[in-house]
Amino acid sequence: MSDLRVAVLGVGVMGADHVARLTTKISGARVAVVNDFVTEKAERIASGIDGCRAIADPLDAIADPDVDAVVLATPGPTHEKQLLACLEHGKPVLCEKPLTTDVATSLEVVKREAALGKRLIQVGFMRRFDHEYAQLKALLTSGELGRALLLHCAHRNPAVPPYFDSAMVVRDSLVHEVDVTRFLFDEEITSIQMVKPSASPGAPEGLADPQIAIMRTASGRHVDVELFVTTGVAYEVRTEVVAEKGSAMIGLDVGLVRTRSDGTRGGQLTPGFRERFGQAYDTEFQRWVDAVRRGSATGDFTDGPSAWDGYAAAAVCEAGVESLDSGLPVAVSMVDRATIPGA
Ligand code: ISE
Repeated sequence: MSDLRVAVLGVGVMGADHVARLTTKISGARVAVVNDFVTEKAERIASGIDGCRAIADPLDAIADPDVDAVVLATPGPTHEKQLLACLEHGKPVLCEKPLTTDVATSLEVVKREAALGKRLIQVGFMRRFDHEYAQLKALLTSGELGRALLLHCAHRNPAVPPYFDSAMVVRDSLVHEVDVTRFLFDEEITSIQMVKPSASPGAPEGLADPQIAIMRTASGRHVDVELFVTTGVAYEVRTEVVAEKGSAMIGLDVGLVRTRSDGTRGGQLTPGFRERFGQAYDTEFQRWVDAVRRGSATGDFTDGPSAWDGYAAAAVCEAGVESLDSGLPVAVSMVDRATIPGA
């Protein structure tokens, strides 16, 4: 079978990483087309890859007959149109979060894919592919810990770009714990409350940082998440499950622990999410490529979070942003999955 010809749309930091990943680490695929709203950037990247072209219009790139599958690393507001074009042309697509920027359009994408009777859309919630999260999931599934009761999470970034506002802490950062909760507990989140403690003096004016999210799942489990995106220290993502017969924690990120002549002991923290989740991105991409290559036989061109998972995350984040304003718990409003056959 010949290599899958992939179009990567959006070659900012993440998209450029994905181009490099597909070119140097992933087997069974090659980057055939790149696209970016900065045309020269796409042309420069394409010129460094054998058999790769830049195409200026993202919709032309999706429709191109020499493109078998698409990676969307474009800005969120462009996703809806690009995803619908992928569906129209029957092209499998790995879409970086968010699926779309609001709940109504996310639901529309879910419905349009379901109507095709094929799974073409995978959403880039990469943590599901991280070895530690996979181990934690396997432990919970094994039943060794009994019923999981609580989830405590910390999500700290050393810094965020200047345009990051309080709602982005929910939509861009917390969204990962939303997906992790649904992945680990296998159920929907039904309510969310955002709490704003006094802001860190290091946070830019107007940014509510840190924030605490308190979520409740359909069966009544409790989840709390500390979000602190301007720590100035390092990238720290910790997740602890408390269950009836014990607890389990991942993300201590200690690596090699060494003693020092000044009498201290310690390891190295990862600086950012690209380093912390590098293995997860690689595994995600290899499994996606493998799934797309066998997709025509099964009708399923995905191996990971679905359009429904993207929609569910959007619904929880929407409620989270509402709670950020009111300070009150907000019920998550979602349609019943059973009403969309194939979703
Ligand atoms: C960023 O967009 C990501 O997706 C990272 O995984 C997350 O940790 C970070 O907080 C976000 O800003």
